[in-house]
Amino acid sequence: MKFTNSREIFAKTARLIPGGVNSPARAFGAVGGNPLVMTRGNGSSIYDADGNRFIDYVLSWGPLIAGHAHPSVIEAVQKAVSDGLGFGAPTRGETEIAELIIATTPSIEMVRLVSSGTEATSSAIRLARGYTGRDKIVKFRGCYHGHVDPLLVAAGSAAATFGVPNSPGVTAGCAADTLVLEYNDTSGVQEAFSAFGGEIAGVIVEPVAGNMGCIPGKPEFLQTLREACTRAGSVLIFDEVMSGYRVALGSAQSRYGITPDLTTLGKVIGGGLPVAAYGGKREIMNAVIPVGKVFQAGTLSGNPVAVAAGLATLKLVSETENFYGGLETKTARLAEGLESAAREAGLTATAQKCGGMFTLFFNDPADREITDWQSASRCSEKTFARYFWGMIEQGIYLPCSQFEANFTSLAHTDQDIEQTIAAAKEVFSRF
Ligand code: KE4
Repeated sequence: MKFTNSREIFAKTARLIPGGVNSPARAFGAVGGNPLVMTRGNGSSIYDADGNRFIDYVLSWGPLIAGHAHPSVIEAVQKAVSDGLGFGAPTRGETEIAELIIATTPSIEMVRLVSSGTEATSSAIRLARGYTGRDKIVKFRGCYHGHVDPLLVAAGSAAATFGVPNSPGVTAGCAADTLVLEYNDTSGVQEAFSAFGGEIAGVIVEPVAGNMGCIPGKPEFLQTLREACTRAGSVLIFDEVMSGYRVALGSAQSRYGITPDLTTLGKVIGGGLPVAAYGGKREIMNAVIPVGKVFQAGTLSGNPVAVAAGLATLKLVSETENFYGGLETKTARLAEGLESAAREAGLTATAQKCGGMFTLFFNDPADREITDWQSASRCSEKTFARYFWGMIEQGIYLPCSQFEANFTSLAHTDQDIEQTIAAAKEVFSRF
């Protein structure tokens, strides 16, 4: 495969935009080389500037659950665009998408639209603090919730200590109120709440983690969070920006049967355009301005063109017969096929999946499963990089990091799945 055009375009971009990317996840830092410049997508395919076609498992980092340029999404956007690009006023589409989100998400009685997952989580954190009058927030190492200052925090030196900034520009003061615990560590949660319970405004967690690679939360871990927050009067926030409408129509909370107090959403609810949301109990959401006093605002929140894409996508996932059953089966076949291909080639590999997301981990043989950041970080990034570039050469486009989730869509066919597994067999045979 040649990447001449991508290389030329990227060389120029790298002088104009930091790292040549508008989001670091795209930067190929973990796999080496330069990102491919993409020009168009159609169904399960994406095409680069040199005309190379790939089966795409990035799907714009999750939003494109209907595949690229689904006709009904494009039609909805074209109709919306023809009426104008935005009004800064309420529109019917916002009412309709709010109704659909509320009808399908167990925890959400009221919802506020924003334009990114980061806006959703930062608003939810502020709301938890404003509603409870408390300062402390709990997050989990390896979970990512967007570039929110209080959440750009690394674990302190010892367990159950308050955080230290893990980005320049985040102040010690900002990090000081964030307690970083280990994912899936039920006893760590119990210790933290017995030490700080009454001071904890909220807990934010990815119920199915995607930002360490795909690590489903253990039911007892999430249940412990739910019980501890209820006892302490803390707000339990499920960050479902990635898992929302990705693992079930009712998102991860419906799979686990655990209802948080607030939920953040993004990605799929925008269908590829900038729509995200936070929502939850009416009593808590009524604390949000202009009804309450917790401030939050946004020029493009609920933009009618973006909402049109999101609404068309949510209608597809909620009205297509057996949408999630089909997606889960497809994803499981692929994940298991990739894991078998790696193991048959003598590699240590474990595939973990949930609904329409999965990760093939090249794990340390001592780790039978990947349950937290410690076990995820012991995976071989070197092996992953060889796999990534080998799959590129085979026409398969994967997320460029071991610590990301891969995504499937309505558009991925059985043939795509089998071709991807065959490609992996070929790649691993050359290891
Ligand atoms: P955005 O601000 O990027 O829309 O959403 C932030 C966010 C919040 N919560 C969760 C669980 C998320 O996964 C994300 C964003 N996910 C990354 C992928 N790991 C988006 C890709 C990127 O940052 O470019």
